[in-house]
Amino acid sequence: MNNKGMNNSVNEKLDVLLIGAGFSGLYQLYHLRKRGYKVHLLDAGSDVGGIWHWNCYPGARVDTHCQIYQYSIPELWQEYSWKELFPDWAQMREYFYFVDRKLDLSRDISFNTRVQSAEFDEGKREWTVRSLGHQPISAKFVIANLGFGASPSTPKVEGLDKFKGEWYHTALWPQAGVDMAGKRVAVIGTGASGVQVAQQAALNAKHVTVYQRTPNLALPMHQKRLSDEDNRRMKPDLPAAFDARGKCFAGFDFDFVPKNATEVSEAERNAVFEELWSAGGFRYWLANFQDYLFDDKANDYVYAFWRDKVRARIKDPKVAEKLAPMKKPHPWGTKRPSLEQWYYEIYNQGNVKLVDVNETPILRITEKGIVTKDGEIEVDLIAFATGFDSVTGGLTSIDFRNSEGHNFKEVWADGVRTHLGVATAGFPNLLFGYGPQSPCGFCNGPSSAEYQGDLLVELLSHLRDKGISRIEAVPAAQEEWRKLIADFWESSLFPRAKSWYQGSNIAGKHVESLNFPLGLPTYIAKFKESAANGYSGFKLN
Ligand code: N01
Repeated sequence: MNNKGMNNSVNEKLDVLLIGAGFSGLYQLYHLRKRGYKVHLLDAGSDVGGIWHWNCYPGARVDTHCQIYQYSIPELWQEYSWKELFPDWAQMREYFYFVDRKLDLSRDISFNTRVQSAEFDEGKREWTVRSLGHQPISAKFVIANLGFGASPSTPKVEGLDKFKGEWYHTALWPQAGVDMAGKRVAVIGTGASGVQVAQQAALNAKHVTVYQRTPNLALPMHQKRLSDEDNRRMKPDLPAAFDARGKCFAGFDFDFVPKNATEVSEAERNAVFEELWSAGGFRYWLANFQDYLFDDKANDYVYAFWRDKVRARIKDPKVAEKLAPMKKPHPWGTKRPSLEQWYYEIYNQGNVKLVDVNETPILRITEKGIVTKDGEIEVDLIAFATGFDSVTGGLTSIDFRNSEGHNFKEVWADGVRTHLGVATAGFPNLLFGYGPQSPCGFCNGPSSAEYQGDLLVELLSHLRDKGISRIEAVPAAQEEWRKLIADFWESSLFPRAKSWYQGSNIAGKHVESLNFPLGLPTYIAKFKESAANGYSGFKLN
C-alpha cells in the first residue's frame, strides 16, 4: 500500500465531494479546483487510475488506441509518450501517476477509503458521506464517478471454498501479480478480460482450460510498438482527434460509414470490410456500415465476413464451430467484441482446451479442480473473468439514502431512472459521472470523462452563479429520458444479445439499456439543450 493521500484530512466545509479516482473523477477534480471550488476526492484503491488501478490481471490491456485514450489537456499529451498503440495496464498506471504528478491531484485525494453510505440533510442541504475507518465527510454536492465495473461478479460455484489452489476475479487480481508460468490455469468467461488472460496464459502456462458460455466475436487488435519518433509524429494530429471524439457516436475518432450494407454491391461491401479489417482495432465494429446494428440482413453480412476470417485461423473444425459458429450466436457487435492478438491461435496449441459450458456445465469445484459431466480437470489457478454487476453496481453497492430513507437498490428495483444520466429524483445534490443512462459503457472512457465532465462542471458553476443550493431531477423528465433510451434500444438489434449492456448477465437484474445508446454527440446536444433552458428537467432552488 502506498502512503499517498494518507494525511489528507478534510477539515474545511466542502463544496464538492468526488468519489472515484478514474478518468472522470480526476478530470473533475482538476477543473473544479481550477474554478475555485473546495473539493476532495475519495477512492477505495491505494492509488489513482480507477479501473486501471484494479485491472492488473496478466494480459490486461486497453482496447482503444492510445491517441484518443488519454486526456486532451495540453500539458499532458504534449509531454507523455506511449510505448504501444494499445497500452497495457502497467503503462496505463504509469500514465495515471504522470497525470497525478503533473496536475498535483493526490493532495486532494484520500485513498484506501471505500465509501459505504451517505445521507442527505434537507435542512443543511448537504450530504454526509461515511467510509469504514474514516471520519464522516460533509459536502454540498457529491459526484459519484464509480465507473461501470465497480462491482465484480463471481458466480457461486459449489465447492469453491474447498479449492486448494489460487483463485481470483480478474478485477480483484492481487496487486503483487500472479505468475502463471508452468501452472495449470482455468479461465472462466470469455469477455474482454477472459480473452486477454487466456491469451497470456497460453504463452507459458503448463495447461489452459477456457470455459466458454458465449463466444467472444473478437477482432484483430493490430498492436504496434511506438518509438519516440512515432510519438513525435502522432502529436500534431492529436487536437483534431480529441475534437473528433465529441462528434463520433462512441467517442472515437472514426464513425460509421453513412451507407447501408444492404444497399451496396457485394464487391463494395467486401471492399469496405477488408479495409476495416486490415486497419484493425475497433474500426470493424464502430466504423462499419450504419445499418448493421439495426438490420438483421446487414448484420449477417458483417458476421459472415468475421466468421470466415476467424475460422481460417483455427485448425480443428469442431473448435472452430464453438468459437465462430456457422450460425451467428447473437447479432454481431451487440456484445462488446474483444481486441485479440493471438487468441484464436491458442486453440491450435496442445496445451489449450476449450470447454463449452452450455454442453458441459461446471458442476462443482473440488480441492483440486473443476468438475463437469465429462470428469474433473485439475488446475492450480482459476481466473474468474466473469464480469460485473455493470453500470449500476457501483451506485447500488453504496447505501445512499434519499429523504424517504430509500437507496438505489430499492428505487431502481424495477428499472433505472435518471435525468440525462446524471441525477435521480429523491437524491438532491447527488450527481453521477460515467453513470447509468449516460454514454458510459457505450463510449470511449476518456471522451465521456471529458465531455460529460465539462457539462457537470458548467452545471455546478451555473448553480453557484445563480445562488442555487439544491438540484434534483424531475420525475417526468426521467420518464422521458427513459423512453428515449428504450425506444432506441428496441429499434436496434442490441436486445437480442444477453449482455452486460442491458444487465442480462446478472440473474434477477432488470433488463434494459443501462447506457445512453444514442451516441455521445446526441448526449451532448441533449444536455446543452437542457442547460440552454435553465437546466430543464431539474428542479433548482
Ligand atoms: O466481463 P464480461 P469482462 N459461467 O461481462 C462469462 C471492459 N473491459 O470483464 O457472455 C461461465 O464482458 C460471460 O458469459 P456470457 C469492456 O468494456 C475492457 O470481460 O454472459 N461463464 C462472459 O463471457 C468489457 O466489455 C478491457 O454468456 C460465465 C464473461 O464471463 C467490460 O469491461 C478489459 C459465467 C464475462 O464477460 C467487461 O469485460 C477488460 C458463468 N457462471 C474489461 N458468468 C479492455 O479495454 C459469466 N460468464 C481490454
